[in-house]
Amino acid sequence: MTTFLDRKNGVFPSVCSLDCPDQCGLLLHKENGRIVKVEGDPNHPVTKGSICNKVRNMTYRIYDEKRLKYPLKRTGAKGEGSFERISWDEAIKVITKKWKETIDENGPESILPYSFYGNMGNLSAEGMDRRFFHRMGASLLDRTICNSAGSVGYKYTMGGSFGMDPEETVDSKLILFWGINAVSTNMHQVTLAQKARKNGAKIVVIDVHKNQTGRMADWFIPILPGTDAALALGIMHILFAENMVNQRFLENFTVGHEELREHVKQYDPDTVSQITGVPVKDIYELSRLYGTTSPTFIRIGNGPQHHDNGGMCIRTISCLPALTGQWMNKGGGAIKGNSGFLAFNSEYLQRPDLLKYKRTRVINMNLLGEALLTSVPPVKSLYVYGSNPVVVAPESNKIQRGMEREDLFVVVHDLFLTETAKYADIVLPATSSFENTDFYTSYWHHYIHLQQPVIDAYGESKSNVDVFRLLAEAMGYEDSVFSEKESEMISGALNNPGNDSMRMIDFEKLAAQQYAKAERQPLFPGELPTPSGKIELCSKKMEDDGYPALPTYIPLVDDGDFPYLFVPAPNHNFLNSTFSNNDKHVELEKKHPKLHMNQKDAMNAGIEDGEMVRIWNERGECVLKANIGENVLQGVVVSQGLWADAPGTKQLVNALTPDRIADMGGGATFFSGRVNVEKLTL
Ligand SMILES: Nc1nc2c(c(=O)[nH]1)N[C@H]1C(S)=C(S)[C@@H](COP(=O)(O)OP(=O)(O)OC[C@H]3O[C@@H](n4cnc5c(=O)[nH]c(N)nc54)[C@H](O)[C@@H]3O)O[C@H]1N2
Ligand SMILES: Nc1nc2c(c(=O)[nH]1)N[C@H]1C(S)=C(S)[C@@H](COP(=O)(O)OP(=O)(O)OC[C@H]3O[C@@H](n4cnc5c(=O)[nH]c(N)nc54)[C@H](O)[C@@H]3O)O[C@H]1N2
Ligand code: SF4
Ligand SMILES: [Mo]
Repeated sequence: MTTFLDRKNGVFPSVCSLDCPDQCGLLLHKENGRIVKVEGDPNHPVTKGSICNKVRNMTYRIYDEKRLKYPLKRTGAKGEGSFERISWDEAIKVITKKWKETIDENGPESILPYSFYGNMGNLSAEGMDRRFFHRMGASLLDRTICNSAGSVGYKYTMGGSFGMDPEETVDSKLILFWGINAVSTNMHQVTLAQKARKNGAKIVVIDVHKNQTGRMADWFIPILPGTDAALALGIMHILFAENMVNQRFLENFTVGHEELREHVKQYDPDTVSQITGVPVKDIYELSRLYGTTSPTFIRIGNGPQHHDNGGMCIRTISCLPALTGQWMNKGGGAIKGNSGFLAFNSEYLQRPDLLKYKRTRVINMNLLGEALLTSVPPVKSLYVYGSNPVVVAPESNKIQRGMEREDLFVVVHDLFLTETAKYADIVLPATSSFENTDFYTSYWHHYIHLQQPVIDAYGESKSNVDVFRLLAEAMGYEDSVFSEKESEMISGALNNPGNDSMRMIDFEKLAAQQYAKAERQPLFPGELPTPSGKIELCSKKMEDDGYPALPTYIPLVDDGDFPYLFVPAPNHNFLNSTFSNNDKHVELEKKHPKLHMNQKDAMNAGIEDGEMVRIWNERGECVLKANIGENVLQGVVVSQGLWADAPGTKQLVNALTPDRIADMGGGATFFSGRVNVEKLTL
């Protein structure tokens, strides 16, 4: 069989591997064996040929001269960044020799894998790696950094990661972007919303920051961080009080609507206004708009759930479409995530049965610093891949202190010498997704994609799958699961008897057509995978799990007396910390990282626009450039971007964020930290 690799020139189908809901279909233009241009695949049914600036400039990243070409061994102090070249043979020998000793002395749980979705390919992110660490009996990592609080919250209401088909949102008449910076983080949903707007739809954005998404809205509603559940309950109060609910839908497809009707009486507009900072008249106007328009669509973002109360907040917002029966209408409902439709056979892929040690401990990735500094028995070795925790995880100063431990053996597998890799004893070079075979499942649209290698591996770099094969061999793991080919792993994963939507999709079909759509039935009329089979407005399960059974506003945890809530969100031209080390993307971002601050706050603090400010709390400090205006409410400061080495900044924004754990799913609380801000005096 010829492969794309055999042809030095041509245009080849591909898919974006980044952790972004859009999962765009791509076309890679190749000349003399090199990719010279990345463009969108115009035939892709959802992304239709348009892609973001980040990926249009992807060649600058994959051929960046800073990209790692061969394995490295540390020669300087941890964190300093001095390394020398070694061979793969030596690297694998050093790692496995150390691991065998560590296992003999401290048991396999003293080894901790740390990874996330730097590459969304399922084989890369949750395939051979899981098999390997399960076989070893290493500590398990709870991968909670992104959306786990909100996912658990949504599941209590809806039973799983199921929402509308985004392709139907062109039919919506009211679109609420709720805590999502969609212009930067879900651009094709914006395209669909703009199409809907041409047909008369209104776009409303509810956010703590009037960023690019707020600026394109018909109506922008600023809200205080962590108070969205109160706003949703206030809307419910008015929907019931003014009889704008769909009684038939409530009776047929929900449980607990009578209890909810009583319960929301306490969330009157005055009370809600005081909590949220949204004026009473706006609460009425929004509720009436929502209650009298059809179909309505809520795109629920990640922002509101990166808080102490994030799970309950998403649980609450996700009740709204049920009140007005929106799920029955084409173009009505909500999307939090849609991965349920593309659920594959993860047991096959990950082989949890290889984990012979029954009570293997689980470490929450949001507590990495804590785990490295205090866990008993101690973590003696850390293996990082597909993630950059020193920059992206909360309480980064704690993480750095942990990484400095002389008795901690660290291996990092990445495309670049990231801030995390600088602490490694051994650094391994990773291939880019364009160099591998893998399959991709979107968590927003309903398509699954195949990636076949288009270019040869860069330098001596290797894929995650290949590295774990080598490690397994050197560890003496002879199980046949480590010799499976990529195509076999994909075939096995696609065979999921538990998911009807994927029944018609197999490897051969993907190889022939690159992508395929999950076949889904409308959610209603139908049965949800909740205990009652209905939308659970009142949830017995929540009560059993120790939460209020009804949606409830729970204030943020007291984070001390500093005057501002700090919301360090992502930016437009990076993808989390990815691209923050590529000059082209730093240049595209143009700006020095900024701190957005309300004019009145700035005046009281004696800070002027464009001045450098110091932001600090008991966890750390950071230096950014003040951007003064009306884009945030008083008492809130916002930054954008997970910069690694931003010019003029002193520390990473995550030096300031708390490693408190959210109310559900072990989630992160990046946006619930308090800080102080003052003019930088040199
Ligand atoms: N360009 C770009 N795209 C990305 C990413 C990126 O870094 N850059 N990251 C990817 C990843 S991993 C994810 S998870 C998604 C995340 O993408 P989104 O779902 O957009 O989530 P965030 O960007 O974290 O936050 C969204 C918005 O929530 C706001 N916000 C914060 N707290 C609150 C609150 O309490 N209430 C309300 N209403 N709003 C609040 C923030 O100001 C921000 O505008 O994007 C993906 N796409
Ligand atoms: N302050 C603040 N912090 C946040 C957030 C926020 O909004 N605010 N967002 C959080 C969220 S939602 C998320 S999802 C996390 C994301 O955090 P991470 O998952 O750490 O994401 P990235 O920063 O993109 O880092 C991914 C790394 O994987 C590497 N990589 C890419 N492909 C491969 C591969 O095939 N193999 C290997 N071995 N490596 C590869 C990349 O080069 C990159 O260094 O950040 C979280 N951190
Ligand atoms: S980052 Fe998102 S918008 Fe950009 S190409 Fe990838 S999937 Fe598409
Ligand atoms: Mo994320």
